[in-house]
Amino acid sequence: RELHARVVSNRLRGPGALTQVHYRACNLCEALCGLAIEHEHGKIVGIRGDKEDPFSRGHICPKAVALKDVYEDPDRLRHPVRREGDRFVEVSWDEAFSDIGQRLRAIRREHGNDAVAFAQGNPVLHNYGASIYAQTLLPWALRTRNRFSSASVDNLPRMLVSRWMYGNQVILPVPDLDRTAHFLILGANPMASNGSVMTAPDLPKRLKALRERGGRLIVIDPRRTETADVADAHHFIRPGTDVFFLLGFLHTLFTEELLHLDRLPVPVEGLKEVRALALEYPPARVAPLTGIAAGTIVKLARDFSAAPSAVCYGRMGVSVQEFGLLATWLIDVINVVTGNLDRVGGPMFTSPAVDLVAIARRTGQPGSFDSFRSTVRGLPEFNGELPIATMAEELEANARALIITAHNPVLSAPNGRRLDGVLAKLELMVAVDLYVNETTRHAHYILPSTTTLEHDHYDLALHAVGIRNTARWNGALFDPPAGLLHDWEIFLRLIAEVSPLGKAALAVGKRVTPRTIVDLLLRAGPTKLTVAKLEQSPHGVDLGPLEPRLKKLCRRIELAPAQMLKAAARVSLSPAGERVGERANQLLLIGRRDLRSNNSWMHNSHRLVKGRPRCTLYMHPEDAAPRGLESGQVVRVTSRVGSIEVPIEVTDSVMPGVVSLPHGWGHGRPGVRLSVASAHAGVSMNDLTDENAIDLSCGTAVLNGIAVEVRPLPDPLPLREREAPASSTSFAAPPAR
Ligand SMILES: Nc1nc2c(c(=O)[nH]1)N[C@H]1C(S)=C(S)[C@@H](COP(=O)(O)OP(=O)(O)OC[C@H]3O[C@@H](n4cnc5c(=O)[nH]c(N)nc54)[C@H](O)[C@@H]3O)O[C@H]1N2
Ligand SMILES: Nc1nc2c(c(=O)[nH]1)N[C@H]1C(S)=C(S)[C@@H](COP(=O)(O)OP(=O)(O)OC[C@H]3O[C@@H](n4cnc5c(=O)[nH]c(N)nc54)[C@H](O)[C@@H]3O)O[C@H]1N2
Ligand code: SF4
Ligand SMILES: [Mo]
Repeated sequence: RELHARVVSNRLRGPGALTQVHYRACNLCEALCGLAIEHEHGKIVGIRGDKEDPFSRGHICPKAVALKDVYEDPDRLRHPVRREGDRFVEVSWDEAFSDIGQRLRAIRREHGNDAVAFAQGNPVLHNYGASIYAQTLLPWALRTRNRFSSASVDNLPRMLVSRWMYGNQVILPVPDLDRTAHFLILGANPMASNGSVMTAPDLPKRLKALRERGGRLIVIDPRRTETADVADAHHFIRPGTDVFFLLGFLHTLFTEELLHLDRLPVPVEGLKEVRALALEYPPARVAPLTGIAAGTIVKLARDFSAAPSAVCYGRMGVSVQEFGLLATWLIDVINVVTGNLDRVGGPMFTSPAVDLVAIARRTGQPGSFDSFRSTVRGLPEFNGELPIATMAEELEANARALIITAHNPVLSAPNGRRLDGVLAKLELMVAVDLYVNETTRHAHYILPSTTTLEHDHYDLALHAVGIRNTARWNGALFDPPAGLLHDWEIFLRLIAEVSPLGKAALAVGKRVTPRTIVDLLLRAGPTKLTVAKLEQSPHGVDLGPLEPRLKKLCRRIELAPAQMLKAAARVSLSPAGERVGERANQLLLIGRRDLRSNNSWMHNSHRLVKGRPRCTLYMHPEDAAPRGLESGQVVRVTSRVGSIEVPIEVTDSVMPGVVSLPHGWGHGRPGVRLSVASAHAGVSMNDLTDENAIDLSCGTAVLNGIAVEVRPLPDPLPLREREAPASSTSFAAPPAR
């Protein structure tokens, strides 16, 4: 309302104050909402949903408005800085690149390429210029085995399952949300996250429409989430046991002959093996493990199979757990054997204007896995990257320098405190980032890039997982402030410093911009669109609903990849009833996303953090009572790796035995330059998650179902003392600008 009033008052200011509107897609989460950004004389005066965007139809969430706060943020770095002792001082780009280049070359000469590590985080995915460089060209130039990213705390299992079942890691099934009759969600909370590997702006309205047309929405989650609140049914599941639930579900499908294989467009291999596996897990056997009654599992399977169309969908809740790869696989198995895959109303496949599958094929890149292993724990590589759970020890063992971009692993990786300590000891750390935060405070150089409103945007990744086929190009709203570089320009300069082709790379890169590259990719794609054509449609173009096309993508479905059967053998060995966290007094910690948070980096926007504190521990009354705990009380939460202090909220929205804490908080550390976020610091969930807890079959970190103890806090220490990490450097003076 506040915003609306301001927009109206601007209009009333009359023709002198000319309000212009710029249309573009929001790139903060995966929903791709269209924004109408009103601006006057270089100032943003309002951000609304773009009603003419055929995909998002005017929907936005509170984070979109905070794009203005990021753009204007006085804490945002606008010049390269170098750390000198405890301070950051401004340096010129030339000085920065030349010193960084010299030091990188010396380290590589003396200690080999692997001594320079590279890590990239979530926002790279949302910035096409950055991703072209950070995901392909820079790794090619660095030729290091010490690469890391957020994939191994995120969607790695999803991509691996696609690789093994359909032959390519970017053949990703997407729920046909607008047409399905039955939507079964495990471990995802789209009402807060706005969807993941399912680009669907305006999820609240779409889920409502699903139920209004008689469809059913069912949620399986250890917390009664915002999505569970709008569902037909919600069932609590004990964290980390989805694999058992899904096997029990499949058992019913097989024994009651509820399969519809005749509907599938391509042949299926491995049905016999999957059947044999499922038959070992009758619902009665898995029920006590999962906390879901056998009768409920049977009924859920029958209803799913009987529905005219159905999608089983799982995200973070199933991805980052001990058997996350298996659970992700079994979800697809259920969609396949019930004949829903690639069918209207089932999980379908996009035909995006930039055809990632074709590109992956042409470049011979269906994905890689286990082509080498980490040196300390022998964990498998994925896509040329090692699991982030092994980053601290691998850096310690093998790296002298780290280039890190759009990544805040001190808050987002398991046992972030350990990483915090390791980063402080690097010989050279170069961060390409907007802020001095928990991670970048350790950098020797921070090279700041433009924010999203200062560069053009095409979403290479997210159109490829849309619930409709769409395409959208938007130019920059503002010119970058003098001297600020785009992410890709920074990477280009870094490549020029480390590559023997150096100057030549720079010359080519300056002419072949990301825009040129996307234009070529669009022209090569199925729609033959061009950037110029898309510029004519600033609200984006709708290319229609998804259509069955699996036949064009793969010749057969590998239902029982050997790697999965091997991983499944490990499950049967884990004894019933003796699972993690079952010991007395322990609770199982799970995560939580809030509509007003965006992982770790948007808490410096006052409008997103004001109001009631969001970094709280949810606990069920049955667990709070015996511990003598009440809402608002500060408690100490302890895991194998660390402990934090946080206020609790007693609520029956979490399952008994389970506690929930959001991630991405913990900004009250010395040297962090986020004035608003530090005043609403919270604590980091990843001070509790355990880098030794991984899904052994693929290296993904376990972030849900962490065994913790919760105790009342006898006499709280002052905040500063509690949060100062013993192992990291401190920054006495704030860095200079
Ligand atoms: N507002 C907001 N939106 C975001 C983000 C954000 O930080 N804030 N982040 C973006 C990113 S990077 C991503 S990857 C997506 C993630 O998108 P989602 O996966 O939809 O988001 P989460 O809220 O993590 O949902 C995970 C759910 O799994 C449940 N869960 C935990 N453990 C288990 C378990 O063992 N079994 C089952 N069945 N459920 C479990 C949790 O209670 C939670 O409801 O969201 C994106 N959108
Ligand atoms: N316990 C727990 N941990 C989790 C999760 C969870 O559910 N539970 N979720 C995991 C998931 S799904 C993800 S994706 C990760 C996310 O974790 P990360 O990959 O670490 O990403 P962010 O926390 O979003 O940090 C983003 C960084 O990028 C910077 N940045 C923002 N925009 C730009 C830009 O345009 N260019 C550049 N160069 N920098 C930019 C920000 O300042 C910040 O430093 O967290 C993971 N960690
Ligand atoms: S839902 Fe996501 S894409 Fe839409 S406005 Fe919010 S942050 Fe942006
Ligand atoms: Mo993510």
